[in-house]
Amino acid sequence: MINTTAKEVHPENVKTNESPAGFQKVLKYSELINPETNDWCPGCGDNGIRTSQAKAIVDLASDPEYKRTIAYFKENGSHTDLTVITAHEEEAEDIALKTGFEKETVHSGLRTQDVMIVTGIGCFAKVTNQVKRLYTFHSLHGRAIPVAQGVKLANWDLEVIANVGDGDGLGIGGNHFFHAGRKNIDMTILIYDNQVYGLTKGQQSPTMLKNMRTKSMAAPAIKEGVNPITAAISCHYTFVAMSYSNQVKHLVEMILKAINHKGTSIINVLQPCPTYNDIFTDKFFKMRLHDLSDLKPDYDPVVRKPEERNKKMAEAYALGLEGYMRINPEDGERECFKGLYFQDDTVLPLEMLWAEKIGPTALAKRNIFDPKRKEAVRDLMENFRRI
Ligand SMILES: Cc1ncc(C[n+]2csc(CCOP(=O)(O)OP(=O)(O)O)c2C)c(N)n1
Ligand code: SF4
Ligand SMILES: [Mg+2]
Repeated sequence: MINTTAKEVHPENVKTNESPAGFQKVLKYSELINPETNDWCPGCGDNGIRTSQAKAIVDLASDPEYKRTIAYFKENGSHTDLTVITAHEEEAEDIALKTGFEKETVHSGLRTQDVMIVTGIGCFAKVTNQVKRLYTFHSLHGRAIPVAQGVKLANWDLEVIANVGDGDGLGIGGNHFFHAGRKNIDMTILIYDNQVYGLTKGQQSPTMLKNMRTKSMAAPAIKEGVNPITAAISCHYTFVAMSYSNQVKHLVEMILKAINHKGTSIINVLQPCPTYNDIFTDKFFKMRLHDLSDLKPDYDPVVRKPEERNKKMAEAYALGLEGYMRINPEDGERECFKGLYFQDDTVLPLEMLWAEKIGPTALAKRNIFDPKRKEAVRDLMENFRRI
């Protein structure tokens, strides 16, 4: 771990395994995937969600526009072997000030060691066995979101992607889903929405619609289903999108947007479970999943000024009601609309608000004896205890 106080930034403490240009060698998709550990059923949508995450990471690894900032410290006009990597300009500024070294900022791609995938429990969570070279944390049922939040608060440089099931994230983990939007920590949440509890043999999940009965259910659902899009908008998520597991191009595009968004991004990813859900199948989605622009041409989901927020939230909410499994007024059949429903660019992520109090250095990079570290933890506990 690289420490960032003047005393601790010393060439001997810093690993320099990167070229001065900052790029690791071109990353291949096959380097991230472990096909031999795949035990999902044939045709399971989990495959597409895993593939799309890996492809998005590959794209970001060679994206010169990726926001990661690398600060090089120069002495007497040439690079020293002291290279401090940070995702935060302010942090680099701070280090440069303290050390007296010159700072130069370049943009480089995402590195595999800067990604953390966190899951709860369910079929989907086996994604942790199927990726390699990335950090993964297979946590408890419903607890991916708080674990991911903890990871991000400790180390702001990581790109954290929480993978949750529709049962895992909206059932047992519903409380965390609810408050994660308000906290708005910079991370991405992917919901694997197959309308069933796949791992425990096909019981209805919170997104199963009222009166629906799959082949695995003893009786039709008597409760209303949760609409993840309108729920996320109500909970103040600053990025809300929907995609489909088997349309990898679209899903990669949404994941890239979500990762680049500063704040908590959520993507509800519709997926078939061919083993237990014989209603919302790949065939259904091929015929009944459309683009959001078909529902509302020229829709602009982005909030650019705070005063636009309420109007845009209301608009996105109305679209979310229609876009998630509405009954088409003409043929009486269900349908869905994929795309970006809402994006608010006017709210700072929680860790940046916190940084205003504790300074621009995340906890994992602070010296254990730094008095500000203790203060920061106390402040965090205070804020989180009150939720
Ligand atoms: C505390 C706890 N309660 C219940 C379970 C049993 N359980 C394991 S996975 C699961 C549901 C998973 O459904 P979902 O989140 O939709 O994921 P999927 O299997 O469909 O991918 C349940 C209830 C558990 N592992 N831990
Ligand atoms: S039970 Fe369903 S969700 Fe689980 S692996 Fe099989 S197809 Fe996928
Ligand atoms: Mg499920």
